[in-house]
Amino acid sequence: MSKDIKSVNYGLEKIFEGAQDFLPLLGTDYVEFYVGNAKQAAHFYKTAFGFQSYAYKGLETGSKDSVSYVLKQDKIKLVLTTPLNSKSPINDHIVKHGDGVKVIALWVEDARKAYEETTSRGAKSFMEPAVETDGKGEVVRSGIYTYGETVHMFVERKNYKGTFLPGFRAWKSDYNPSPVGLKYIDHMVGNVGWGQMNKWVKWYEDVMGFENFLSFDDKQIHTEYSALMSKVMSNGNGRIKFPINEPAKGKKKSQIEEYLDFYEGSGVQHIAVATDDIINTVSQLRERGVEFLSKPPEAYYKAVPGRLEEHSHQLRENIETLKKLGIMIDADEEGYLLQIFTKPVEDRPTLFFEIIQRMGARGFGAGNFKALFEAIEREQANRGTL
Ligand code: TYF
Ligand code: FE
Repeated sequence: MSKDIKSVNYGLEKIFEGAQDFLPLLGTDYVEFYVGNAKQAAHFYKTAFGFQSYAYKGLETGSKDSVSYVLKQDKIKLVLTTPLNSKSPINDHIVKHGDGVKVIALWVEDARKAYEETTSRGAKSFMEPAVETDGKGEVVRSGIYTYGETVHMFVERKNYKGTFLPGFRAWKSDYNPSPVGLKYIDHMVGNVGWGQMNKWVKWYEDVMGFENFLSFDDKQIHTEYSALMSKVMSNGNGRIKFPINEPAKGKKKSQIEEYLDFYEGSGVQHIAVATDDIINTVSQLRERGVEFLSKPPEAYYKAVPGRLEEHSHQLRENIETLKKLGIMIDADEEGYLLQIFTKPVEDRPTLFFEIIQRMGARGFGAGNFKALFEAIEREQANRGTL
């Protein structure tokens, strides 16, 4: 399977050759979840995933309609937001989708320009540029809709010295479980409806100036039972990567279809977070009760040395340790990567997390797709949704 990958030309070097990037992105700023009970969700992300208390807004800070907890681990900021009454439009999102990602916020130099460049190319507005201030400097934010009801906010925080955003106060807690080594968001994947992948690929190209840097069709991504297609979109500097999945016809129900049924539409399927010590990170996550997909079978680990070919001797980690933890391994021409996937983190089979350690590889683990999708199908079979 690494053979498929060897023929891939990532082509990132060619991106914007000579051309101006009309939407320069500095990185992911934050990810906001709309949830039914932010207080309990915050406890979960601290206890289980090692996030640290960072910022808060709610009744005590004059926020009358919603509460938000902001959690941090290295560069990653998660915002957990819940409505305080039935009038808040956040309720409609939760009723329809369950807990899930509402906002993927992108850090920019100029939020007004980002809004103008994208809306003039056809993006639907979510929020016009607005200056927010609280005496500790200014933040400018604007926002556009992407797939489903998901939003990209543009965040410009030139001189802001406060904690997180105006309206928030620092959140000091007496309960501070240690971090588990999660560093930054590597990629965030969207699931879109039947036949919509190419529409959203074109949207990221036209509206955001992204490039399609890797593609997997249903001939590459399938098991005996189900199939999907995936195209990875990347911005010019490669810091932001958004794969887009759509279901494909198979003998049984694709995991993407299951997601779309339960999320009741397009939305964020998984958030991949990077670590530089996946063995330590996953050991801690398992001890703290994070549930991962079932481990690949013995035959998967037996096949690893042959599958990795010349990358096999680069592998610094002990295969037995990886096997014990259920971590998967793949390689491409530039190196290898280690990855593992959690079960969905809500009762609906929707959003899940990926933990990834890149050792040079820039791919997405295509050599693991079969083992991964078979593990997902075992879960689907348990749920009666395959
Ligand atoms: O982001 C990726 O492409 C990999 C693999 O439904 C993947 O993490 C692809 C599709 C999917 C689950 C994982
Ligand atoms: Fe992924």
